[in-house]
Amino acid sequence: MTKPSIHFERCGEQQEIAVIRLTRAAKRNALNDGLIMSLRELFEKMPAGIRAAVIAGEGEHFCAGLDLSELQERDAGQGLMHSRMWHAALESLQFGPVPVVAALQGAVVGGGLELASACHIRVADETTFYALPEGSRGIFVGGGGSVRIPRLIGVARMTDMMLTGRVYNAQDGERIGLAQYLVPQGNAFAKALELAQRIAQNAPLTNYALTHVLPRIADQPADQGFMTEAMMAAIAQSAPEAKQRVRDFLEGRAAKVQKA
Ligand code: 1HE
Repeated sequence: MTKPSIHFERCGEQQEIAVIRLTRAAKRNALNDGLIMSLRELFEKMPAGIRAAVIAGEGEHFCAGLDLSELQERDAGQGLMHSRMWHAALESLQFGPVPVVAALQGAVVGGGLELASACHIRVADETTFYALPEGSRGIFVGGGGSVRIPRLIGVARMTDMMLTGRVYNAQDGERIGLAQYLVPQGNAFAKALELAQRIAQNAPLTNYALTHVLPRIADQPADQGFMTEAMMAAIAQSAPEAKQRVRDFLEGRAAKVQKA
């Protein structure tokens, strides 16, 4: 399935992995309104049977952020609505049907970093660099970056990126928590796919708990977080699939945890 500037295909033995590619390489995968709306629609109407997704950019760059050519004169109300449109799209990804792994290379900047930070796992290759040029363009983040990026790297580092235009390279990006994995040049997609296939083997309810419940617990006061955790734990362990998986381990049919 191809929508303007976005390509969707299924892969994996049971076609259980969704591969989503931004296909505006000539514009460094800059995100225009059509692309943002297509992303939202895709996550809201994810076909049945998909258990994990990979999102990647075509060409040398993951994403150059907001398509600046669309940044027309908007009044305050229109600007608010535009930002809310991004929020709805990236929420449909973050709190969508399946875990999403981002395969990063080259520029991950502005709205591109906002998109990446809405994904659950980020795999970067050695060419990756991260920046928030909004500061120097006279604007502010509007795609949820002020909420999600400090949760990855802290308010101080995000403030520095925006005040000074600081660019993080791939190594430093992984060190500070912008990506969980760093791989050699050209290997981000393969690693992201490998991780998605591993994620797809989990019980769907566990994946749901990790993508929908864990981030909400992190935002709750500890007392409420403990209660939410207890309720999620009770629901998860009562599922027939959980009981079967535990039995498989106890009866020697499931893999042990291997030393790293
Ligand atoms: C674009 C965009 C874009 C490239 N909007 N057209 N984002 C930025 O401020 C980043 C702006 N882009 C860049 O700094 C660079 O393009 C890159 C570092 C990403 C890549 O550099 P390079 O040398 O590989 O490509 P290029 O020659 O700069 O760009 C190739 C073409 O893509 C060129 O168009 P052409 O018609 O002259 O070929 C560029 O104009 C075009 N292009 N990036 C529109 N972003 C929800 S709020 C989010 C707020 C933000 O994201 S603000 C940050 C925006």
